[in-house]
Formats: sequence, C-alpha cells, structure tokens
Amino acid sequence: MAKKQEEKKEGGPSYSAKDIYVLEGLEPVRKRPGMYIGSTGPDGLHHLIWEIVDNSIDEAMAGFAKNVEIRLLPDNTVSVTDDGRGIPVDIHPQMKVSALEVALTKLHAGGKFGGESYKVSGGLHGVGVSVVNALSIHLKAEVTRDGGIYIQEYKRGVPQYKVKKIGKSEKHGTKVTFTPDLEIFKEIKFDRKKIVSHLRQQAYLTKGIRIVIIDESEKPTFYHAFYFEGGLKSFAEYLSEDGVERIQEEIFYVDKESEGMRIEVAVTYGNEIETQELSFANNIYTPDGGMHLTGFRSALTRSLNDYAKESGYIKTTEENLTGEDVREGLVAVVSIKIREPQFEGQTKARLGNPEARTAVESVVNESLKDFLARHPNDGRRIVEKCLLSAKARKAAKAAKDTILRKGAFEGLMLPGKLADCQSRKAEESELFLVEGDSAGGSAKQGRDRRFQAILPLRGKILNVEKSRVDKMLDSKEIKSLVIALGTAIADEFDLSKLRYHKIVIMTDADVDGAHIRTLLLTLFYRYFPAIIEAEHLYIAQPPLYRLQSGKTVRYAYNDPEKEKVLKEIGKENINIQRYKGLGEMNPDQLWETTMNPENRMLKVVNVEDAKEADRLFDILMGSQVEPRKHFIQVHAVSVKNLDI
Ligand code: 28F
Repeated sequence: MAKKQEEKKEGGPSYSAKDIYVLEGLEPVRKRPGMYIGSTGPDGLHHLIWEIVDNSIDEAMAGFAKNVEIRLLPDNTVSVTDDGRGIPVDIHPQMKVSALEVALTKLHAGGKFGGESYKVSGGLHGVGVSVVNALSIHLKAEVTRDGGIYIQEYKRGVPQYKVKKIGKSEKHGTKVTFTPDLEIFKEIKFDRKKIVSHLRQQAYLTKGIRIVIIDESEKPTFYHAFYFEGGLKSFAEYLSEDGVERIQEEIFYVDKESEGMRIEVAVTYGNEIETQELSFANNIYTPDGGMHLTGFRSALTRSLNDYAKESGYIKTTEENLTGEDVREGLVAVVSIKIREPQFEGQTKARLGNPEARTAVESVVNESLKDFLARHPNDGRRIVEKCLLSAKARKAAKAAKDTILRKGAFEGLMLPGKLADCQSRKAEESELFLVEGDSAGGSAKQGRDRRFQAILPLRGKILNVEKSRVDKMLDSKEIKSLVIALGTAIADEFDLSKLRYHKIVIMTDADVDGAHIRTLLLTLFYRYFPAIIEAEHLYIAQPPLYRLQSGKTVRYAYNDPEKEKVLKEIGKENINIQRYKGLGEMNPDQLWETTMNPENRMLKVVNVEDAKEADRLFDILMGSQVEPRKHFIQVHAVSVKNLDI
C-alpha cells in the first residue's frame, strides 16, 4: 500500500501495455450472461450501469478522477463519463492492438483485475466493461489522454473499426456509451430511483467524488448531483438525522490503511434504543455483516469499557458494558477496501476474510481511544447512555430471573383472587379470564362452580412498559394467571400440568376489552404457544343486545342478528337493552348467554389470531406513539362495535 501511495504522488503508476494478460474472448458472456451479471432481469440490467460506474469510481479512489456523470437517454442508452486518466490506448506489443480494445473485448483483461494495482469496487465478478460490451447492441468508448481524443465502437462486443484518433485535447478521461441488447434482456427499463439511490450510496462511500445523474428519458430532464466531502462521516450524519436526537458534538471518524486494507468507520449515538449498523466491503453492502463488522463491534465494546474504567464511570468488571449495551442508539458505518474479498453465505451478503476483523479492530481501537481522550464531553455522554442501557438490561434480567427461576411456580399457593372450580379433572375444567372486579363478581355468581373457575384481571395490567415482555411477566396479575394455569413457564413448561382444558378470555366489547384481549393473546402466543396449538384457548362471545317482549327473552350477538330477532318476535312493545359491558349483565344473564355450555358461543383461538395480536401488541403498547394513534383512528369505529 505504501508503494501505491508513493506512486500516487508521482502522478500515477507508470502503466504499460505489458501489464495486460488475456484470458479469453466474449462468447461465453453472451452464452451465459447470468454467470457474469447475476441475471438477465432488472437486477442484471442495472448491473451493467454499476459495472461501468465502478470503473470510474476505481479511478476516483486511485486519486485521478473527481467527477462522474451518468446520463440516461431516451432510447435506453446510458452514458458514463469520468475525468480520470483515460483508459490507455497504446498498442499491446504481443497482441498488436490498442490496450483499450483489449480491455473492451477480452474477459478479465487488464492489470487492473489481476496485477499489482487492485480493483476495489465491486463488480459482481470484477469482470468489468468487456461484459457490458458483450451484452450491448452498441457501445462506444471515448478516451481523452496523451493530447488526443480516441474512439472505438462495437456491436455486441465486436469492434467496428480500429481505435482511431478523432481530435486533439489537453483534457483526460473516459466515456462509455452503451445500449443493452434486447436479445439478452427480456425488458429494458431503467429504474431511476434505484439508480439514484445506488449512486447516493456510492458517493458516501467515496469521499470527495462528485456524481451527477441526468435523466433525459423523461421530460423535463431530471438532474441530481451527489457530493459528500465527509464520506462516511456525512453518511452517519445523514443516518442520524431523522427524528433522532444526537448526543454527540462530534461524529467519530477514521480513515486509515492497515495491512494492505483501507478502513473507514464513522460512529455517532442517538438518544434512542434502535441500532443502525451498515457495513460495506469494496463498496458492496454486506447486509449480513461479517469479519469487518465483528472487528468493529469488539473494538467498540472494548474501547468504551476501557474509557469508562479509566474515567471512573465503572469500577468493577461486573459493571462492564456488554456488546448489547454499547449498541443501543448506535449509528455506525463500516467500510473496508480489501484485495480479495470473500463473500460468504447463501446470498453472499457477509464478508469472510479473517484479516479484515483484526485490521478493523486495531484501527478502531486505536483511533476511538484517541477520539474519546480528545472529546471528553462526547465520551461522558456516550458512556452515560451505555450505562443506562446496561441498567435497563440488568433490571430486565433480574425480573426475568425471578419469574423464570427454576421451580418458581411449583408448589405456589393459588392466587387469592382465583375462584377455583371443584373439579380436579382438567378435561372438564374451565378457566374464565375476566376483566375487572365487577364483571368478575357477576361471573363468580353466575358460573357453575363444579367445573368453572374465574380469575378476575385488572385493566391496570395494561400499563405494561413498552413491549418488554419480561416486564409483562413482572406483573402480579400475569403471575397469578401463570400460577393458575399450573404449567409453569419457559424451560419448566409442562402442558400435561395444565389445570383447565378450556381457558376462556371473557372481556368487554369495547376498546379496553380489546386491549386486554390483545395483551393476553400476546402472552399466550409468546409464552404458551403449546396451549394455543392444543386448542385450549378460547374467546367468549357475549351478546350485544337483549330483546324482551312479554315473557320472551332473546339475545343478539350482532346487529344483523338483532334485526332478525325483531322480525321474528314482532316490533311491538319490545324492550331492547344494549350491553355496554359484561358488568351490566346480572349473573343469571351472564351464565345464560356467555357461560352456559348449552347456549354460549366460544371462538377457539388459532395461532394466526394470536400472531396478529402479537403484531398489534407492539402497536398498541409499544413505545412509538404514531402507529398507535394511527391504529386507534383507523379502528375507532370498528372497535366500538367489536365483534370477533
Ligand atoms: C466511464 C467508465 O472505465 N474509467 C477508467 C481508467 C484508467 C486506467 C485504467 C481505467 C488499462 C487497460 C486495464 C490509466 N492510466 N470509466 C472508466 N479509467 N482503466 S477505466 O487502466 C486499466 C488498464 O485495461 C489507467 C494508467 N493506469 C490506469
């Protein structure tokens, strides 16, 4: 790498045509395009652009190009221009053709891909411009260098004439204009949004480059330019922009070469719990991370722990911050340029090179230490934020431990609020989970105590903090429920110990009722899925109306049913009562309509219902206010007339 930098200072490596070695012609590319560009669908089509732009970006990273322009023309033609050195045009001594022609007509041709200088940006197989040439009905290469302008044109990769000089110029650069071949691509339709977002990302990853996109395929012409002086620092700033309160004065940033790799990292913290971590290898996004990200994570945890200890924020190893603690609110971008990247995993989305881990780790360790020393305010705020996360983690764990402790539910007294049934046979026993003490009272009086048990639950349990389920288990009410079920929980769970084969959620047909039902379904879904799978969980269906005419009493469970009953018993002198809550029913009515196995309707809960509740749970009780507001606005009407 030192060598490379030296060369840069002198104005570039002395390129000579002998660096080129040739593998083969372009026939294989047209035969099996998927092998070279992934597919012949939209992704493959766009890959052609990335391939050409990559070359310009490589030239920028080598320190020679500053501007790249991408132009989309109306007839599916794309042109890419850079102001780099220009692809060499001198004659190859053995092949007796221009280096430009070799680069465009031979697979893997060029020192760029196999020789001393390395290609860092990420063509799918690093095959470059010749592949694009092979898959284009027409391509034109224009090179400005050595005082002249040179061009050559190709059809499906075949040169139409020798490279020729068409004018003089003191400038330098490369322009490639190509039209994809309809024989290869099913459909040629460029997606400007996709192109713009790819170019934005590439601009962040290449500090100081200016990328302009001009789309002339639509009227009026679309124009957008990207230039980020700060590189990844700008990227981290952008990522931490929306809605997040930044806690640092200065974003941590490092850009260093180490053991032949270039490592660039930016880090900042926001005042929230979500983590944003993006990693790239050779400008290719690695959604599954890999060695570079692993190295970064260990360095971050280690540096922050060292700093917290040295500055007296933590005193014992027990107080050490974990990886989880230092990732809450983290916004980090990690980018590595490496000679022979190994992309691993099913989707090649993870970097496998072990040397990337140690290099990133040591670079980040060293520079983060330095950053923290020079920015004590930021250091303090970051550590305080992490300590807060650690505190929350410990509290959650303690709560979970008590509740999940081995045998925690064994031999425990049944909760006092449980009005148990007389039967000890689970097959015939039923447990009604009832909302509120008043409905609980009616249910206790109305039930058949031989086989029906009642457990009243308070609406208060709804104030469960955020979506942390360990907090849910912390609730007294929930604990009572778990004890009543008899199965214990987690590792100790034993379905055969279930004390009731029918567990019936009996709540009001209003918003609070819906809340509590959601909560209970979520609890069962997350902790007792086996109970749902075995079809032991039910939802009671209380009636909405009571219709009385003389001695005839009928109940209706929804509006159409009410109309039907009205028709049947005639509209005269009829007394209609609309139930607002279970508490309005007297014990006899509750028994008759909702609890008596002879008359009642029960809906068995299936896994799909519970899954949906689990999703709603986060909306209703999660920390985000907006989705909850939205849900309530959208569903306010339907919730009022809730029928399941
Ligand atoms: C619009 C796409 O492809 N730009 C490029 C260069 C510069 C050099 C180079 C490229 C020579 C033949 C391998 C110049 N001078 N934009 C581009 N700019 N390739 S591609 O060399 C590659 C070798 O094939 C270049 C001295 N060294 C390198």
